[in-house]
Amino acid sequence: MLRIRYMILVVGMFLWAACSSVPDEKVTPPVDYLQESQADFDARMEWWRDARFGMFIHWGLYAIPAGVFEGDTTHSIGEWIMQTLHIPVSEYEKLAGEFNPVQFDPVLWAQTAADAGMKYLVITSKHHDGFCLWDSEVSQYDIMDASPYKKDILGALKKACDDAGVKLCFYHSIMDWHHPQAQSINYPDYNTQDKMNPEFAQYRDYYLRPQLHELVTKYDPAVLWFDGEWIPEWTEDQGKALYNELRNLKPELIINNRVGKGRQGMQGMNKGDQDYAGDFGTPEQEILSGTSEHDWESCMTMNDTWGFKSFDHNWKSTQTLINNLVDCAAKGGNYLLNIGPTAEGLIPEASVERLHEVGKWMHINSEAIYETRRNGNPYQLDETTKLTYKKDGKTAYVIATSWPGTELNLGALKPAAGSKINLLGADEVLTWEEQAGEAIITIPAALQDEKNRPCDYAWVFKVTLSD
Ligand code: FHN
Repeated sequence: MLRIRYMILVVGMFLWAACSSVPDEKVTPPVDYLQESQADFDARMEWWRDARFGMFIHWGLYAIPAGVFEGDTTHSIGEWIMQTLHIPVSEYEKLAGEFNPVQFDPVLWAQTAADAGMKYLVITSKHHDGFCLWDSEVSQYDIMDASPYKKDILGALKKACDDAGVKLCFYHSIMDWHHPQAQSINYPDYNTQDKMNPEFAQYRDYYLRPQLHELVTKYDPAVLWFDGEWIPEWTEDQGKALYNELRNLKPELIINNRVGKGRQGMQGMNKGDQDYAGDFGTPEQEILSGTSEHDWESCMTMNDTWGFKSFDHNWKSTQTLINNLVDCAAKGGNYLLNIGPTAEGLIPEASVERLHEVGKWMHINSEAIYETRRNGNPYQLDETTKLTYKKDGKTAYVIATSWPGTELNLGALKPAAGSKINLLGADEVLTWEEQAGEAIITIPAALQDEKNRPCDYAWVFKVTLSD
């Protein structure tokens, strides 16, 4: 029944599009944002670069099976269960009728992100399974029409994020395992171009694009985080066209590099053979080994799955999470840390605990993360001593991810003569002196007792640099 009503909708969309495609001479010519000036690009990216830290949320029907479907267990990432367990669309879509997250608390989610020090939140508006977390006008496969929950999840989260000062952003999958015209007939071999789905353009023009217009106009997201671009039906030209279309809809919108085909797999940065669409690279489950002249954001899970799996208890330690955040910031990138809420709408307790610990650390040390830029300076003294710099280049933050002991050698870093060096969160005045051309900080004996230290996990020494 759902499919019949859906096909009626598609036909209706086709007629609407045919009627509405009459050119309107009053329409202002679109801007080609692919030719955007560096100054305009930098201005648009400024808040995102300042933010450094965001929350990723993978949430949808896959949280119901949570890794196990009709007795079969997937040992892959939870949100891929429909594919990894070969669940037919007709069976998987029945999960929509069970999706009733009565414990979903958008205010708690937004505040949890804010308290952790996360400046933006990227939630799956639609993942590969095609289920939509808002009331889409071009689909019945959404929270309003197909689930008993019947509330606008994205609308509630938008208000909560606005109130909490967290920018709401959307992850949206180009690949769609539910829409009948979106099926990539090459699956699982995505690399062959010989058998392309001739109906894909219908999905793109009368479903994918209209839904993106809905999301941008209804919820005003700060970032669109595309994914699922690897299907052969999707091309760089389509990515460039979609990038421009969305930027014309919202000029200040930021869009990742998975809108096009430039990404070099999980390494996430664009190939260097041409200018690809998208504003930032997307390393996945890894951090760049060095730095890049391009913007980038490393997205990572907290355990081993993006979507909730009831039996994935392989949680990263808080130390690892803070090390990752510091490493990303020092290298000039952002850190997008994932949570996978349960079908009931709860953030797993192990995630809450870690986010609380990260938030305590950020409460004392966030100035070493926010509004920092590399500006070509070295990003580390050694593997456990990373460096960030304020935008004016006058202040450096020496971030020790293991306790340095009784002294800290600043190596190539040159403090301004007579300048004060302090440990963020501590009142002790630190003394330093030059020895053989290098500044050595003496760390007071009192701080050798970890009970006297301002925080756990990593310690930030603020240094005023010589001109
Ligand atoms: O296939 C997706 C996966 O489910 C998850 O969304 C990650 C997170 O970015 N992206 C793709 C895998 O590269």
